[in-house]
Amino acid sequence: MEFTMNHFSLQGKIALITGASYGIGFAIACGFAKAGATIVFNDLNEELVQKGMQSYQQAGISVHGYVCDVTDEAAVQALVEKIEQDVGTIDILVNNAGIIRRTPMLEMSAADFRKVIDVDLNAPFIVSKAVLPSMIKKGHGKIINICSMMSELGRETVSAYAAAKGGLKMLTRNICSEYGKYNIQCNGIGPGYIETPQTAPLRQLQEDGSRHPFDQFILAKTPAERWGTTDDLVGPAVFLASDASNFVNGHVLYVDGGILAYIGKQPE
Ligand code: NAP
Ligand code: GCO
Repeated sequence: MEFTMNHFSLQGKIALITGASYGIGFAIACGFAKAGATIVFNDLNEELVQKGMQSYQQAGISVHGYVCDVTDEAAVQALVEKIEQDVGTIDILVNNAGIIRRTPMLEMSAADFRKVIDVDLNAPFIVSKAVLPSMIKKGHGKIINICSMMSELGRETVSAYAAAKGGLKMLTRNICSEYGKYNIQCNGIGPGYIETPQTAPLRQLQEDGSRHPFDQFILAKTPAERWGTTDDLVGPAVFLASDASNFVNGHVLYVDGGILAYIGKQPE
């Protein structure tokens, strides 16, 4: 089919973005809305969903919001059925909901390790499994998994998160492998270090007003010499959600300002 700029449009598509009351999910949802999609999001509790609804309203975006814990398979199945009744079948899924626990492995409980794996890896499996049947019936679908630098790299204190995000990269490749024949594309986005509440502790100013040591470390590791913003992720997400990427499958698109390509700034 001859390329036109309409290939980047999401007009007429229904997109579910998980955990999208704020942060990266919220920004991606707003971008999808600007590209023409109907937006559906969920979050953990009514307070968060209402907070999200207000934020979307302030952004001039009409959305459908639902309470759902993405780790609860029965609740996710019921959510997808409710969305299909209220809005329609889901064309685009962004598995965005996630948590992190920054604890040295020897101090981390197995319960905390399991919790991170449950939200960051088991839940994308659960939600993808719930939306795939309708995508297969319709003969098209897009699944975007929000991976991480930790899909490729380790670092101290994030063993559970890195294990989950590494697994999420391979789940992405497996969904591609199993369902690509139904014209379903499953890709990942690997954000670098992005300014959101999740990374706020890593950017907290020190008592003397100096930048957090980790903040300075990331600036030295990033060719762009800045933290990413949620807006940096929107264009890549729209691309992977659109017909412009129909032959891109099983790929993790790193949006990291060049971190993965760079050994890091040499000390002066
Ligand atoms: P965030 O600010 O912590 O937002 C995550 C959202 O997911 C929150 O609304 C959170 O609700 C929700 N959530 C958590 N557990 C859930 C569950 N069981 N069911 C439903 N919703 C749940 O995170 P973010 O920085 O926007 O990151 C979003 C995604 O990008 C995550 O997968 C994260 O791992 C990934 N990521 C982030 C960065 C970064 O630098 N920020 C970089 C790479 C990848 P609560 O408010 O209750 O926690
Ligand atoms: C951390 C950060 C990172 C980012 C992101 C990087 O503690 O190292 O939270 O994990 O959230 O995943 O891509």
